[in-house]
Amino acid sequence: MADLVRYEIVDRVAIVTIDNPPVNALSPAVWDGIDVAVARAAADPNADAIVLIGAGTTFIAGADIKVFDTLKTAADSLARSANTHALLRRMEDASKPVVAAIHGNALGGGLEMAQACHFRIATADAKVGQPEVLLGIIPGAGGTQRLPRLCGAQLALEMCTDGKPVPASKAKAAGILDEVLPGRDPSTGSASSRASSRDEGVNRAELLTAAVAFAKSKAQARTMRKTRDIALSPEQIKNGIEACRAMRQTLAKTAKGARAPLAAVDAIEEGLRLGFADGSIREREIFAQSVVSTESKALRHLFFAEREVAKVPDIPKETPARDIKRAAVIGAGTMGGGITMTYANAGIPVLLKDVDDAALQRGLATIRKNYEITMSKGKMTADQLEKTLALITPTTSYDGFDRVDIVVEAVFENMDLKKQTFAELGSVTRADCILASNSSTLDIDEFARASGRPPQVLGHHFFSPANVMKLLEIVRGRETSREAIATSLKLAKKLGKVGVVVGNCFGFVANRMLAYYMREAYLLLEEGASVPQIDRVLTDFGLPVGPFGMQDIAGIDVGARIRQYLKSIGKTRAEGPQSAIPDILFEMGRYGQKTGAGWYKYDAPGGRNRTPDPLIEELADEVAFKRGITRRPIADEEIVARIMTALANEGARVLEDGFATRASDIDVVYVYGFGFPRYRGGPMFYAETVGLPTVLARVREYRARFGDYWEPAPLLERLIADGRGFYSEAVAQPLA
Ligand code: 3H9
Repeated sequence: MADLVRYEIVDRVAIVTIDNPPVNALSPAVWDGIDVAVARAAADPNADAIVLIGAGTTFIAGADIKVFDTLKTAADSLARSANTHALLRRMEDASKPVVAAIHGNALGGGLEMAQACHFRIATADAKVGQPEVLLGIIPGAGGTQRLPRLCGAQLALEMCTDGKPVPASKAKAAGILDEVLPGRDPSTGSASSRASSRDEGVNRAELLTAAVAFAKSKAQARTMRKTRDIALSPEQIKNGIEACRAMRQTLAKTAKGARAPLAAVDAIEEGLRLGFADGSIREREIFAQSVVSTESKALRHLFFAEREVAKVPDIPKETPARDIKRAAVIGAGTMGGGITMTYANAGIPVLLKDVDDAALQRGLATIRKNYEITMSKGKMTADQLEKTLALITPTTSYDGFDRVDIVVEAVFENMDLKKQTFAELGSVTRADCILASNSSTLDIDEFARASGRPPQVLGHHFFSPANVMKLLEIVRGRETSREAIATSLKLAKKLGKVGVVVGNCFGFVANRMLAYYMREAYLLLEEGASVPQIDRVLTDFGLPVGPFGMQDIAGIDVGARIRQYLKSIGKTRAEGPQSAIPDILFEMGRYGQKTGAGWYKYDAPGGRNRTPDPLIEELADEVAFKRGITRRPIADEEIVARIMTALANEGARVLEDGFATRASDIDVVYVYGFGFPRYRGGPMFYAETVGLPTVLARVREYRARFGDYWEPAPLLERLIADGRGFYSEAVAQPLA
């Protein structure tokens, strides 16, 4: 047995310690090690019982996700699942009581292993869950069969379909755990008399002592309970099947195209109908199909992409990252208000500055209203609301700016105004204060020069609504210090955001690519597709909102003003033809939802109920006529293909120009910035699933049909020629 699984005897109890840092993932060697250790303990005359415990800070976070990449066919996956089923059955059949001692997390295969133990004991702050669905698979080691027997079908359905872990207290009440040690329960904040904020080492040591005593008592009483033998009454089965039906109905509305949650319901229902043995066979088959699905590959890709994104090649882990204790935001408009809320939500006191009291009061009223909506949904108490608001100090002056660690500038998207703001900030803040701009497009280096402190200046580009959307583009200027980047990455975590370091090009990564996405949508409209059709096709694809609906929310004026600025400096956002329609709408004062009309008509200014507007079709006819285009019916497939090809082709340029470190960073940007469907893995991953040669063939076809503005990204051509893909190692690079 390798060191991954250790065996020792303590007080006539065999302690099997899983030691596979950092999260004790179940690699094949760990599964085997546990199997061997349990068999050894069963035969060991010095052991009366067996305790399974994790080394370090956790029990077991599940199967080793990387191993799934080696399962190339459903048959491979079936064999893997069958092995684990057999192994857990052997453990359940052990002649001595087996106790799972859980601290940290028991997730996925970790919880399934615990379910196959005879008893489960946990620390108060432990969590248990079946998050497989978030990886596009279902529990494949008996979880869909044993969990309903422990806690009933309803909770099992919830856990296997939403993937959220449940706290130890809830798991105990539901029957998943047999005993929970006294201590602080982070889910409720409540603590028992023995509770204290103990470090994990002490916590684990206490758990081990308690587990040994518990195991001995079970050995003495000769009690062992096999989960698979827990009988379900006809009533429980009937209610369980009804719960499956109800869950399918819910998922029809919430799953948004993901198939794994429904597959998990199927496996649970099969177990209820067929019993444990045949239900287990069905679980294995469904697991095997899910693990080789594109959905699962995409979600596994994102799992690692989200963790990779924090690793910036030339910023080692040891780079000092400061703790941000006080912040200031300039501009109490929509973005500034959302950013202020983000800081307050993280418990960081924040100064909110605007030019006059009226602007401040408007901003504060919106912030309060947003919190009141949160409170009305039961997600915040009145006390929490007041405490959070008390962290926000409105001001019209720079008083107190010498005490803050960071300032986020969120004034209008105007170069002169922003430069003036940075010049002022350079003199009113401490020399080590980070100066961040929320600009969505403009050149960070110009702000840096204006501030007189370039190493401290960078972009913090939040996405609207800033207090909700999880993406933070951290824009690296020419002279931004490594410390400022490391601090921003650490801060992003504290703010509950996913920080992605991007280069300083026009629009950075998200909006630079978006310009190509939008241009294709406009051109499709001119060629004959309608606004509602294009929006519907993209929401069917899995996006939360189509391009036109999104622009009506963001404001048509925002893009128009950017185009005006670019024109003033002799540039355009995307090369090639630009549709005239967005500027016509801007000149008509149709800015979108806020003015009651944009690409759609709304019930009122600020209203959300929209109807298609025949005026848009008239404009499209006119503009198409002027460009000599005969409008034609356009198939849904062409809309998806053209818009996604535009995104991937520009993504390849972003990568090649060195403005994103890796293709997977671009995927993370699109998933968290625009709600790109997770189960498609992001725009670059999606292109890989279509096939890069197909993507290139499309670019060439569109070039022949629509003009030279379609130009293959050189990187795309090179990768195909070399037989490589976006995720080949050498494609990752330091930012330009
Ligand atoms: C399963 O169990 C299937 C079974 O039903 C059936 C089998 C037949 N595997 O997230 P962190 C790595 S499916 C491999 O930053 P945290 C992670 O990549 C599995 N690697 O830490 C990272 O690596 P690096 C079901 C894993 O403290 C490092 O560990 N289980 C795995 O913020 C630290 O991770 C899950 O879906 C893994 N299972 O969060 C749970 N887990 O340092 C997945 C982590 O190189 N894991 N890594 O970047 C998690 O949710 C979080 O990692 C956890 C810790 C909450 C545990």
